[in-house]
Amino acid sequence: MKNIVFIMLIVILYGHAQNISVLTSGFKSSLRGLSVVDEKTIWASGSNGTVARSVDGGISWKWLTVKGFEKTDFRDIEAFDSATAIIMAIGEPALIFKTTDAGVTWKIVYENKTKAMFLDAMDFYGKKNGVVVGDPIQHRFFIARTYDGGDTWTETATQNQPAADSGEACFASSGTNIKLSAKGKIYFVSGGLRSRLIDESTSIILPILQGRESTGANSLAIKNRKTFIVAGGDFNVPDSLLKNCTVTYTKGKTWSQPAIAPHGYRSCVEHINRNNWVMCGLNGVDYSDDNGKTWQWISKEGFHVCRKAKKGNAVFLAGAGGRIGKMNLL
Ligand SMILES: *[C@@H]1O[C@H](CO)[C@@H](O)[C@H](O)[C@H]1NC(C)=O
Ligand SMILES: *[C@@H]1O[C@H](CO)[C@@H](O)[C@H](O)[C@H]1NC(C)=O
Ligand SMILES: *[C@@H]1O[C@H](CO)[C@@H](O)[C@H](O)[C@H]1NC(C)=O
Ligand SMILES: CC(=O)N[C@H]1CO[C@H](CO)[C@@H](O)[C@@H]1O
Repeated sequence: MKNIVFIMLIVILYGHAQNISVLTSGFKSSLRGLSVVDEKTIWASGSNGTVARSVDGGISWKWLTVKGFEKTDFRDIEAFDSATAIIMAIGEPALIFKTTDAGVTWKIVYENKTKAMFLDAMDFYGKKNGVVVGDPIQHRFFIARTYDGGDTWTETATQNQPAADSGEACFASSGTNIKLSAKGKIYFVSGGLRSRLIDESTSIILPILQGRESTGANSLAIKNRKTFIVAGGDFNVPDSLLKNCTVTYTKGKTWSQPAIAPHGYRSCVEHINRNNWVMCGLNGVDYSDDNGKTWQWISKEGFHVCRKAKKGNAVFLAGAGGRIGKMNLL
């Protein structure tokens, strides 16, 4: 008889551990807008008329206040390079500004004084095509588009605006609840009494917390044609473990809940690369390396928004009290 030696290969699976370092904090602004151009160029925006910009990967920051708009809350920003960016003010009046000189001067490129106006978020595909979504006015979501890099904006005609249910709106918590596809299609998520994934012709009720003003989907990230992750919950209950995240691998036909869910209300979700995703909220940051099935609570530092660089894989985060962080791959 032969002795058979079984050689066991022990495969040690390294979880890709991540951590977050806080780069700066203390500035009197709640930051909810963040746009990362590349490893070096990062822009953020927030309350008290604030825009922050770094061109050295977050080592140093220039803080600026948009003159004449010192009290305005800039809930979203889209940056294209170290000189060019667009910022969005939610309402009364709703305003969109553009700078091409690194924030020295800002030009108003869109203004709407309609009383109930409340802009939530913008998204761009490439440097020219962009969209902005706003809360419903007379039961229709406000949508405007740009085809020239934000220099001019055209409102979607009322009859073509998606209809809203009663008590349904959008959250302006991280500027990430709308996505524009290469083909110009839009997808956005809503919250409140109703929480849905909406495009221009269809909608799906999301299996995410809803039914109160503070509940619903806050953010949408799209990996490819089929894989979407939605983050949300209840911002009044930041530690709630209830229905804060839902994942689809079938473009919304079916949804699944993570086996290990993110650890609280999450205002933002972002796809990094391959099966790697990040989420953040008031009680910290979660990371998934298995396409959203399990989430690790990698930091208890609260952030409103997390964004990956348009070029490269750098991930930055921004939040209350001028806090800006960077995710480190360990
Ligand atoms: C993150 O990990 C690096 C490398 O291990 C370490 O030097 C750093 O102190 C960690 N930062 C935090 C905030 O844990
Ligand atoms: C805005 O600035 C004022 C005055 O400096 C400060 O009291 C307030 O806390 C700031 N707001 C935020 C959200 O930081
Ligand atoms: C502002 O928004 C309202 C509501 O969508 C729309 O009716 C109006 O045409 C918009 N434009 C201006 C300049 O008021
Ligand atoms: C933090 C969190 O969401 N936890 C919950 C998220 O939702 C799922 C599904 O409802 C719960 O199982 C988690 O406990």
